[in-house]
Amino acid sequence: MQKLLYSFSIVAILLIVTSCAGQSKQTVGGIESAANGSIQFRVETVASGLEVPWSICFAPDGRMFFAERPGRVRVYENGALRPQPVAVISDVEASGESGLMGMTLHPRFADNHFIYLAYAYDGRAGKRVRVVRFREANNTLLESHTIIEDIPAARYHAGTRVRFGPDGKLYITTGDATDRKFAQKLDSLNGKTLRLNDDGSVPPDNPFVNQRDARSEIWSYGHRNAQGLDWQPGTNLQFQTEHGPSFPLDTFSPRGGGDEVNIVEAGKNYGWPTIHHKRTRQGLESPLLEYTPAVAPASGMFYRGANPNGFPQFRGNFFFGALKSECIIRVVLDGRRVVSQERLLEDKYGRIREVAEGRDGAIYFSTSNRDGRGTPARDDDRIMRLVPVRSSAAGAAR
Ligand SMILES: [Ca+2]
Repeated sequence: MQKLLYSFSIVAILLIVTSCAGQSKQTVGGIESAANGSIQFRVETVASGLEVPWSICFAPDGRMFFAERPGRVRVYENGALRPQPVAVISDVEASGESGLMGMTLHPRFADNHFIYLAYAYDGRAGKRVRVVRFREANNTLLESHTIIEDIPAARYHAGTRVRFGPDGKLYITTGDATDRKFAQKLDSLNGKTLRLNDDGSVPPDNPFVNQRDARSEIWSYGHRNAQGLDWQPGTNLQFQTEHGPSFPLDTFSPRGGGDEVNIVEAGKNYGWPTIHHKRTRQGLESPLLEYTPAVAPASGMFYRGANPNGFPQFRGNFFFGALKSECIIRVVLDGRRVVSQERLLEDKYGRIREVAEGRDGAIYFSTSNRDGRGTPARDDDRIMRLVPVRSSAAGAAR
């Protein structure tokens, strides 16, 4: 079987090499592949001319919502981008790495139409982050309700990914706001994962609710700047991606990097800034995966594969967009064990931020070439998708 797979892989690779010949860096529509050519897909542009699409969410009714960092919530429905935004959040303060960042839909969105946004704003004492819940009606946002606010932020390391867990609670990743000592302080909301009820109240079973001088919202701490968050199907383990220090800190990390994938559990300390890279210390958690040099992980999702027209071979794999290494990283897991990983679309579309699974089974992703650190193509930023290609070679290999 291994031999058979191998020979089909060779055929597939030859097909890909032939089909990719002469393509420019930004060409769309060529056949790409994963798993040594055995999984083939086409890259399609869904929407273009965007500005740093940070979060993508799919509603049960088929609409795709996405958030652009300057403060716009947009919707794509019936195969077209609505020209008018669903909302323009007027108090978004977009500078440096922050702005309108995380967005998620309530698990019962079909009934309540609740949508949650996390964004930076100008607070009295400087830049802050808040999470606000809105009710969506006919592609507009109504009835804002503050879930949490006054989270200190900065131009850099401002988080913030928001997502509901399998327990129905809202999880929020916060950055250290470039003051690394905050990450270890339990009286600070920075450098943490927070866990809240859907109305913003604190669940009584949070790990630090009974600890004096600790913020009751905290779920985990010792994070630098986590921007990817999802739960592994089957095990319900929480996975996060986190940006490492990126610059050489000492002789232990001469090449910078130190980006992480962590399995995040209640009350645990993920080390920053006491440990980083592959260091270990009693009582602190070291990452499951560590990347040096930096890849800059900006998102994270498990591919669930509910749609049979998608990629059954990717079911249970963890994907995240990488800004600096300009690719999507695919991690094959067996529970907590990393089986293998590979890079998709490397150096093809520039900086990649969000990844999300569409209801059609396609893998959607966004570019982030207009974030001040990229080299935008004329039609950037874009939301694109990987659509399976059923070639005879790929089909036989399966
Ligand atoms: Ca860490």
